[in-house]
Amino acid sequence: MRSKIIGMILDNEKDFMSGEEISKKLGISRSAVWKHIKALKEEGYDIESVNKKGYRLKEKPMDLLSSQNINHELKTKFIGKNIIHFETIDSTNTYSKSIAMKEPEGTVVISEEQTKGRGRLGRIWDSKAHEGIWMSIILKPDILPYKSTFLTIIAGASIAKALNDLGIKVGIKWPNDIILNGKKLCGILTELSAEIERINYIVLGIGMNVKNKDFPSDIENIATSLYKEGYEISRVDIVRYILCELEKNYIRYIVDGDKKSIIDIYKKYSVVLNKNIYIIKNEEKELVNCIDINLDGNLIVKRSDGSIDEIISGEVSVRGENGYV
Ligand code: BT5
Repeated sequence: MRSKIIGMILDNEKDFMSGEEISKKLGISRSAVWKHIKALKEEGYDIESVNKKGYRLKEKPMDLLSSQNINHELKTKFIGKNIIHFETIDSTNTYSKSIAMKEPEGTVVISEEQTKGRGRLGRIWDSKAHEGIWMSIILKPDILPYKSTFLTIIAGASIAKALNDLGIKVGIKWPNDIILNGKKLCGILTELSAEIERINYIVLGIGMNVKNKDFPSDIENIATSLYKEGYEISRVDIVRYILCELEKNYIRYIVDGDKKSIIDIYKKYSVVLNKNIYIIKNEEKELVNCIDINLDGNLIVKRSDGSIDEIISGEVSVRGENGYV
């Protein structure tokens, strides 16, 4: 009911909508409308109430990552239909894992702040309040567990496509970093719960820096935010675009078995393809040329002795010839 009310107010843009109009359209009492409006205000919506005129949003819709804001005009079939929004939580991935078995596929958990945001291999992910998009998506694909690694490729391609469609010129640093102007804007953490032949669930965690003005000293040289690079784009729009692209590519893979069109998108935005890069394994650094990314999402590299090799994600990390990318 609350999302319907906020939807009506959002649709009405700057005009007032009377309590009577809302109550008639929704078939609820005026006092019920008033109670919902009060709760929405407490959630952070800047709703103005004026006697005899009704309600309207004072400023442009708040950039709060609430279920109502994201769901309004979200054109997906199942991803993001169920959104759980927190003001603060330890980690959206950790929470998603605790509820994944009982929540429907496509559930999105999103928080304004994470107190224990995680990267891969137990690394820390800096996730300050209201500065970024810290979200996890619960997926339950009917595929063999080993095929789930492709989900990270799907996420990377979808995020890069969504941001480029919004005019943000990001690239993908294999396997899972989204890069803007040579620095890390966004990271992806894919976690899996499976039996030998069956996936219970996958939690796809996405962390994106949006409004951060500065970063902790240990990452200030490698991290950036949309704000720092001169972009002012609503977090709600970014989330909607990402969820749409993600669903499109997820269906392509799971239903149609089509990896090629996803890899084509991934390659289009890759910042390592056709470049000299360092592959780093156990402190050892080797300069190679990246000649392709194959249908499994693995790197095909040419070594200095001319030999060709396939590099699987998780085995190595990658750096550019002259810096982070
Ligand atoms: C990642 O790990 O890049 C995956 C990050 C996933 C975060 C999301 S937020 C929502 C969901 N809930 C979670 O708890 N996690 C997911 P990795 O490739 O291991 O990179 C981690 C490294 O990135 C750290 O060791 C730092 O060097 C750097 N880093 C930490 N915070 C950063 C930030 N905010 N922006 C850019 N780089 C950061």
